[in-house]
Formats: sequence, C-alpha cells, structure tokens
Amino acid sequence: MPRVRSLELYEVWMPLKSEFRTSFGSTRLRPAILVRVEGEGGEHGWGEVVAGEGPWYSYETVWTAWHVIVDFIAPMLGSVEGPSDFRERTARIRGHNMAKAGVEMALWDLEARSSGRPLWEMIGGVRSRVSVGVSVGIQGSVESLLRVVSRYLEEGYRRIKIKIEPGWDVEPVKSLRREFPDIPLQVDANAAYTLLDAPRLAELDKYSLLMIEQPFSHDDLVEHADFRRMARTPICLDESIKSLGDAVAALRLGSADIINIKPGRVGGIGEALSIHDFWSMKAHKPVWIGGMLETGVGRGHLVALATLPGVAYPSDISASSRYYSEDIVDKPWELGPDSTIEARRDPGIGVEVDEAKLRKYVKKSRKITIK
Ligand code: OSB
Ligand code: MG
Repeated sequence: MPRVRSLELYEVWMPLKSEFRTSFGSTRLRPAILVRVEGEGGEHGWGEVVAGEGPWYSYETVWTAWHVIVDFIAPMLGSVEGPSDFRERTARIRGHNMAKAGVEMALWDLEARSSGRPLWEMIGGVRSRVSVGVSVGIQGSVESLLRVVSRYLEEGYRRIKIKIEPGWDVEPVKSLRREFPDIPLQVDANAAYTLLDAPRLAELDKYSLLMIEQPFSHDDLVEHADFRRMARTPICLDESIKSLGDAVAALRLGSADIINIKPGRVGGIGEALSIHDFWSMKAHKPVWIGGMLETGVGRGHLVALATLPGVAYPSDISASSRYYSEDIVDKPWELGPDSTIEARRDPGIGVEVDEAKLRKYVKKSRKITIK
C-alpha cells in the first residue's frame, strides 16, 4: 500500500425513505462519517464509520468516532504500512471499533485500488454475486407489517428479517407465517429480552425461523448459551461479538449457532476476516454479513465481505434504494436476480463517491495531513 499522505472526514446526514425502528430506538436521519485516505501517488480509498447519533446500538456515536479518529487514530497513521498492521498500530486505543473500522476500511480500499483489483478478490472472496435479504423495522400494526413485507417480496427480496421487542414478537411472526408460509424468515431482538422471557421466545420455535438474532444483553454470552439449550431455533449473535476473542468465547460456552459479522462492530475488515475464518473454518458454523444502514461506501465493503466462502445465509445488504432516495455513490447498489447483489469487478469497493451528491448531505468536513 502507498504511504498515506492525508485523511479526510465527512460527516453526512442521510434522510431515510421511512423511519427505521428497532428495540433500541428510531432513526429518520442517518448520520455517518465518510473517510477518504489519499496515498503518496494520488491514489485514494473510502471507508465509512457506522456509529449512530446516540450510544444505543453500541457506546460509540458519530461524535465520539470523530474525536477518536482526529485526536488518536490520525496521529498513529504515519507508521501504518497497510491495512493488515492497522490493528496492531492502533491497539493502544481500547474499543472504539467503529472509529477504527472506518479508517481501516479506507486503507483496504486504497490498497485494492492501488493494485487495480476488486477488494472482494483481494480478501479471498469466492463469488461475484452475494445473496441478500431485507431488514424490516418495528411497525405500528400487523397490517402495516404485512403490507411492507409484501412490497419487499414484490421488489425481489427473498429473505425477510423483522425486528422484534417485548410486545411485538409472536403475533407479527405468526401473522407473517400465515400469509407467507414458505419465505426464509428470521427475527432480530437487538438485546431487548432477559432469560425471564425464555418461554415466550421459545414459542417462536413453531414458526420455522432461520434464526433469532441477539435476544439478550449486548455483551452477554452466558444467557444466550442457557437459552440455546432451551429452544430449537438457531441463535445468532450480533452485538455480543466485538472481536475474535468474543467468538472464541462464544464457541467455548456454546452461546451461538451463527454469527452476524459487521466490520464496523468488530473494528474493521481484518478482524471480520479472522472471525469469519474461525467460525466457519475452525468451528464449521455459518456466518453472514450484517448491515448498519450504510451509504454506498459502507455497502461496498459489506458486499466484498459477503463474497467470503463461509457466508452461508443471506446478508443484510439491501439495495441503496431500500433506505435512500439518493445514494452518494456514482453507481448505487441494485438488487439483481434471485435476491442477490453483484460484487463489481472495478478496483476497490467498485464505486466512487459522487462529490456533488456528497456536498448535499455533508454537515462538517476536515482534512488532516499525515506526517
Ligand atoms: O441489529 O442488525 C442490526 C440496523 C442498525 C443497527 C443494527 C441493526 C440494523 C439492521 C439493518 O438490522 C441492517 C441493514 O439493512 O443495514
Ligand atoms: Mg442485529
């Protein structure tokens, strides 16, 4: 990888087509930090910080990420030789995985673009089309849920994931199953339950779900292991897996069948690859790639990861148009045949930021020279 000579940050606020509600909160305007790195020879790379506006999904926010990147990560960048030694060089910074990941992803894109290769090929991807599904927020009524889901099915999405919380779980799943008996269906609780809810969650066993995602606390492995012995539906961890170490512990404890890998949550593509290799190749269990309402930049990194051999369930990577009327990249991600998205052959993540569009949504920007 060429030496990095500058780092640019763009704080963008992207209006969502409709409100996205989960058990931890609701979003209408999605913030993100787009990260651009430039190499000595003028080559560049893009990454995205997926922290939200409040510390709800994780403790990070766009503001903590901005601070950590500007004051701690940028000063360390001078000694980074490539994406693979980024983690080691920034190891003194505890946590702040989303801040680290945004910069690390930009380095991967820079490395791939500089060598003229698609990122997905460079990281060991094995397919040029990835299987995707759509994540549906909590709705005001079962009728509106059925309407929204049928619209996505008509658009071509096959796998449906719905967000659940206490009071919005068995009923919506039962109604969806009645209307659509055969669709691949799964639920995501975003840590909204405790073991006291186990009997209610076990009722979901009747509806042949692909998996239940993160029913218990954001940092729990023990309750998940206990519940896994009480129910038949496979357990998938999202929030609880923040590093390879967490995946190793989850295997040892028997906390999960499946892992949803998000590069932002685990500190970057390097750590995502380690978790993928461990869970799929050592533990022989499936993974898939999760999403955080990314713009076209983050989405490009997700598509690259979804081409990995161990990805065995549809990933949460819908088309740009699922969330945004206008994406900030030149070629918005589109849904292809059989509920797939194509991993482009162009260098890096395969898309470029459209500066005119970016300008419309930027609230703050900053350029830092790397010494
Ligand atoms: O838990 O997977 C999650 C969005 C924001 C925060 C957490 C999650 C999600 C999603 C949406 O489920 C996935 C996507 O389509 O980007
Ligand atoms: Mg989740």
